[in-house]
Amino acid sequence: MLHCGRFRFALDRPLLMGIVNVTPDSFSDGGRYASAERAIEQGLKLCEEGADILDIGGESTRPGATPVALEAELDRVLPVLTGLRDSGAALSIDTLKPEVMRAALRVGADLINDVNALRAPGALDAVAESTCGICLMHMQGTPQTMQLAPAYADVVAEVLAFLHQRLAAASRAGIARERLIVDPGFGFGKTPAHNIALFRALRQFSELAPTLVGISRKSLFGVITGRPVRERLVGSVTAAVLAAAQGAAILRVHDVAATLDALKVWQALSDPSPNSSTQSRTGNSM
Ligand code: 8Y7
Repeated sequence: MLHCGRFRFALDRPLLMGIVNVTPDSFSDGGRYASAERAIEQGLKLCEEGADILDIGGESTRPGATPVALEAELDRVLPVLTGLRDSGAALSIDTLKPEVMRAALRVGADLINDVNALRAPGALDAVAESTCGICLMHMQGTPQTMQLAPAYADVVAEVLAFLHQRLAAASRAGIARERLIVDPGFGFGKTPAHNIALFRALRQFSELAPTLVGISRKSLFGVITGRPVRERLVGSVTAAVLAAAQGAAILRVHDVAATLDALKVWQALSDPSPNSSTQSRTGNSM
């Protein structure tokens, strides 16, 4: 069971988290209002496609992205949270700033998605007294520097140990285990080899806590398929199914409809029973 603000998720199937980026449009003079409207429309579309959670972000955490000032981030995300409050999906706020966490919780955010795993001073306190879900993600370095020279002796062991420590820190701050999600942080201070090793170890993460996998359209698919970001749908959806098959609890995706179709096919066609060989012996032969 996962507790996320207004929502309780049984985790008996993978949840879909649709990505809603609130980015200012420098080519339009519609300004802030236009970018909020666009993000709300995108959120409603992803809901119709079947998103369980909408992840709303006003600061890009892509490699090399520049940080956004507090006021600008609040101006971007608060109207979108308010506009999507009754969408039917749980609302996640993608931020690493404690002030944004507090403001988002005041307008009804259900989940805090922190790529910094609540390491900022005041971040644990900002969320402790609410009932929101929390995603603790691993990142080596900062978004500005993380892809320059990622290095690990044993990437799986180190990322597991980090998340274990952050779960313990959250527990010490009084946060119930039912509110906590972990995430190996694909692409956040990782080479393609690191990402692949972590992906293959997803079961170990799921043993720690419900695991979120955010891999949609990421550069790993560029490396594997040679395709630019606009052509990574098939790679991303394939990986989403493989992550679900390894027990991932939440899939953070741009393409909700396509991912949901793939999950439906996987669920319908995969063998539901771990001991199917005994079953098939008693069944009709073909
Ligand atoms: C992730 C994420 C991004 C991820 C979690 C992108 C905000 C980069 N990636 N949050 N955020 N996990 N929890 O390409 O993998 O979407 S931003």
